[in-house]
Amino acid sequence: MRPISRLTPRPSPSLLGKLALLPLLPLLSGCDWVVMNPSGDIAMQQRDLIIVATVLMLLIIVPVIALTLFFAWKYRRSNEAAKYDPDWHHSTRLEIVIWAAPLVIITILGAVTWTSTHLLDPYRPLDRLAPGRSAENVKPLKVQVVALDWKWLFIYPELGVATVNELAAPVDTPIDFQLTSSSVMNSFYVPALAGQIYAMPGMTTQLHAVINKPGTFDGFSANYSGAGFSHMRFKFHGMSQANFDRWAAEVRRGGDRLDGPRYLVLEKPSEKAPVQRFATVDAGLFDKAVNRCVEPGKMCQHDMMRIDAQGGLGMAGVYNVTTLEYDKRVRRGQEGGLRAFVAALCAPKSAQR
Ligand SMILES: [Cu+2]
Repeated sequence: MRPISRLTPRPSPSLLGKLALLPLLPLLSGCDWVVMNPSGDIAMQQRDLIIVATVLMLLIIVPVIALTLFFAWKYRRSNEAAKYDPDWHHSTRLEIVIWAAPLVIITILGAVTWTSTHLLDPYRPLDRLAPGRSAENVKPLKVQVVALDWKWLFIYPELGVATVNELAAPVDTPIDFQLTSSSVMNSFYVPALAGQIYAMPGMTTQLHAVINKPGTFDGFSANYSGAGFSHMRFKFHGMSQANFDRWAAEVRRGGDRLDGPRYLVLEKPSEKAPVQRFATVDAGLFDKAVNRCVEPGKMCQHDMMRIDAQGGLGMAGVYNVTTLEYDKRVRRGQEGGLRAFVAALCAPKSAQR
């Protein structure tokens, strides 16, 4: 029998050398790995977690791969000097290494993951702006985010302004995001700032983060949401407090007003939406967007829930639920089809509590 190696062509050493260099190729592209080089404290801590977890796992992976190659080479057929021991069956020393090393690593990895899962919980208000800098006496900036088809609406409830596809925040100020969506699920992601967080219709999610360096950063949806998804991008501007105040004043000087009817136009599907600024916003618009009742006369979700909690409206209530479905324009009679049965309901003050 001929040895198998003679039958298969052996790759030349120069080709092997080139293949070994392949993993280094991304480094040559000069691309900025924003996740590994973020500008916000939360994203920085998440980066550190990626590094710690990867290094801990490499502590096992590298020796295992190296030893596999070493054993294959040492006990190769042609090496007559290697010890041949077919009856070998136990080594206490080896058992200790095999069990203890992963146990130690998994314990450390578990502790690190458990603590950072809680410390980096997006719903948890920040307790620091940067290492060694407390967030205790810094008032957070509230931003309400609505993922529309296919653009991002940002409402600043304290400033009374809103923007589309443009987000700004002062550096070293905690940002308190509240997020929802108008139709399908999206994921709000500014890699330089923090990890992604889902935006879902009919409910809110939260994200607390801080930007530490001034600059312009990319933001986008990280969850496929339909035809215009690829262009659901925006710029996030980290600014000094003075520049942010100037930016807010500039937005306020514009004439546009974001009220219910304007929102209903805005939420209609459109692609590659340009930046838009609104000098005033109706208070409570975000709440209505969450409760899916921006249309006048449409029952809000929380009212419907309250009615259901008190026994419901029987068969009549079924028609209200149909207006919440995704093909809502048809269901609401805007494009033919069903009309709501109970459009609004008066409730005594006591029931509203
Ligand atoms: Cu899932």
